[in-house]
Amino acid sequence: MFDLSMIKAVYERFPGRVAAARKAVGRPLTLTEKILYAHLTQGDATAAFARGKDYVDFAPDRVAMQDATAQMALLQFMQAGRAKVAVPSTVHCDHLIVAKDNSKVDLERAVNESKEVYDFLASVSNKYGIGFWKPGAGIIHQVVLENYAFPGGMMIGTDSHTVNAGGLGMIAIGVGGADACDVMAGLPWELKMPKLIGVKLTGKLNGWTAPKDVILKVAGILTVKGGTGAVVEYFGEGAVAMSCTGKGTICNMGAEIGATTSTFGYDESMSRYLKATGREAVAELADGIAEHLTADPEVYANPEQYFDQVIEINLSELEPHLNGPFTPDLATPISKMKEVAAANNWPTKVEVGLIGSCTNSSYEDISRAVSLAKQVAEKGLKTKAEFTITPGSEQVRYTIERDGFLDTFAQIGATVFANACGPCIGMWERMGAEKQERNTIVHSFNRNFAKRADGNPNTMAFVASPELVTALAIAGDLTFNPITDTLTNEKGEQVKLDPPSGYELPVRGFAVEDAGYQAPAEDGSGVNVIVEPTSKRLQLLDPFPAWEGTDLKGLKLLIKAKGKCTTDHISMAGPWLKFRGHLDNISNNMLIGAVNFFNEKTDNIKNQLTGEYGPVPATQRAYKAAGIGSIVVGDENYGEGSSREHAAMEPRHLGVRAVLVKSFARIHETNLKKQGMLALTFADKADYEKIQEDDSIDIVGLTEFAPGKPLTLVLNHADGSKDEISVNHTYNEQQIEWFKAGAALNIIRKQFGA
Ligand code: MIC
Ligand code: SF4
Repeated sequence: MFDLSMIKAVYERFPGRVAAARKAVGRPLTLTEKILYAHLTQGDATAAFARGKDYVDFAPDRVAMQDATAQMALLQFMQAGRAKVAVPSTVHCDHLIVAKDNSKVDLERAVNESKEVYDFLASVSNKYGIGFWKPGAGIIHQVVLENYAFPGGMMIGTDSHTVNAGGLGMIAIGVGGADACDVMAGLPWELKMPKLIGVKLTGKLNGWTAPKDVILKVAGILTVKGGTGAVVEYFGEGAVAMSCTGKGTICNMGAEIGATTSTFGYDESMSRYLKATGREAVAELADGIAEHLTADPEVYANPEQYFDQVIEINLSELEPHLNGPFTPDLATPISKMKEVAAANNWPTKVEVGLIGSCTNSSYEDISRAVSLAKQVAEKGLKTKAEFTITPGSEQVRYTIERDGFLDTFAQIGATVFANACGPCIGMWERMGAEKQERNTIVHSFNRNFAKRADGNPNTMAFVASPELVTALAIAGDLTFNPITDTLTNEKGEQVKLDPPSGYELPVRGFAVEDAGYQAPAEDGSGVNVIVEPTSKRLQLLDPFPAWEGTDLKGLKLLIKAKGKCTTDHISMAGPWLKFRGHLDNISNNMLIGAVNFFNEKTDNIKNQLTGEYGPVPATQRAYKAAGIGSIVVGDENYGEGSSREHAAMEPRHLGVRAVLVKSFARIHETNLKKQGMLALTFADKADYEKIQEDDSIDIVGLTEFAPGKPLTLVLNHADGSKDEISVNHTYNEQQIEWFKAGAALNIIRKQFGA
């Protein structure tokens, strides 16, 4: 499955490219810089790029897509006029499976319900030379780690947690589908040269502390936007001592701090993992250039000189953490939870513990969780909360079943869901969720935005390691500290849980019967891709119209969003996932989760044409019907979270012209640019206050739209007064062309004569 000849080619040029980069930059290099400079489209570096400033063209080695985003990525690719993808690419069917009964029933239901979409993805993959992973094969990031990731490689993926592959020493970056489309079409991929954050891990993990706690701690330090525009590079004795999959967990949640990606230098743990997953040949190749697959020695000896920011964490002292609710950066060490929960009046009864997901379903994770589940019977306990497992891949599921782990979990009443995203992305038909009761769940996933898991705004989700989730599910209590506290068993005795223990890799090796992979046809030219015009789930794309060549006058304020506005608020997942291949239908969820600044309600805004209040999508459709453009205003880190470009395409499709915010999350900002939208930021954040509910807004300066040159916004208030404010943007020459053409794809289409 993995492409050894591609990896060989990357490694053959790696040392030469690193040497050229070292010369161009004029100093020792971090690992991040080595990988980035080794993947320049231009070949050898001739000059250094300024971090946080220069846009750089890269040539990634691979593309990975998951089903919920692949539909839009491939609908765009179909317009690009190419016969085959230019780099190895894969599609993974993982997001559309509802977790309800158990893996078998749930998978069968999904395969029926989403047949049209799966058939579409399978046939497009077959036609264009893309590897296809069937529903049930596993979650994209776990499957990529097991099969495709390789030290020193560069990959992009249409999912923000693509960064998971940093655990195997890659630079792997989450992007929107339009970016994937470019790379599959053989075009360069552009990224602003990232800044560098170094995290030095000293000491050693022990007892109840897991790799997850490292990133939970880092999230607490850096917050959800602290990593924006930066790559996080982990190093130190604590990093080397950790398993490869543990490193994957840490990199995975780098998405939650907004980091471009995270990575670790090549070491023994990676070599062991490659060998255990059938890639001895890759390990051997990597061993051959090992010195290039980590930073130059000077860097880790003196990190302050080479990184923009350095954080040090002593793993020997690190405590298990619980992050949440509602945001992944609200970090509470377990020893403080009693106080903090009481102070915040969080419900302390744990209703459900959920382990697994792309973040935490390695063999090691599951074996450590199982060591706790075993103690339930041994110590005469009873598990107080519901408990569920979503394995990350069929290979992991098959192996943990063979090794008896699933039996042990069954004894504590666990439900095993399909190898898919399930509850993590709101594909969870949780009984009673519609009652919207205040309640607490703990999970080993990565995100915990409001409504994310079960659609209930009053569910408080706390993120933790699988070990801690298991312990808290057994105790049924959020404030239970397994390090110090005892539990009362069925006989009324006080018992303590022993710390978790497990295996980094299966002693008897991994096994699987059908991993779920379908290779594409050698020659796909005869393959037919069918999209029914009457389909509710798939819709061929019409090109977006080009810019009219003038300033934009009289735009209505659609919504001034207050506070957190993630991609889940802009284009909700859960039940809406089924429309990910149908732009018009999914547009009916546009911004329905965003809070209207003026009345603090969601999905309730003023229609300036009628003066009446109504849902956001309907109001925007009314403006569109009247031929009036609009503008969306937002707060900090707007578009945080997912890579879903629907969050940019929906407003574009419905006629929103600009999004003006205090700050953007990286992927979302790029997605907006790609789709021909104006992504603007307040030059003075205080101007956010000047935006009024009845404003008509003019965007001035577009005829001289140029890199680094602010634009002017005229706010025409209802009382006849005006405010003029300056707004910034980060468009470069190329991106301005995208805006003018109406979308980046309109340019590619011309290039390939489609
Ligand atoms: C997520 O974790 O939010 C998702 C669902 O995997 C998204 C992708 C999507 O919206 O399809 C992501 O993280 O990019
Ligand atoms: Fe799936 Fe959740 Fe991972 Fe996203 S974060 S890929 S939804 S398991």
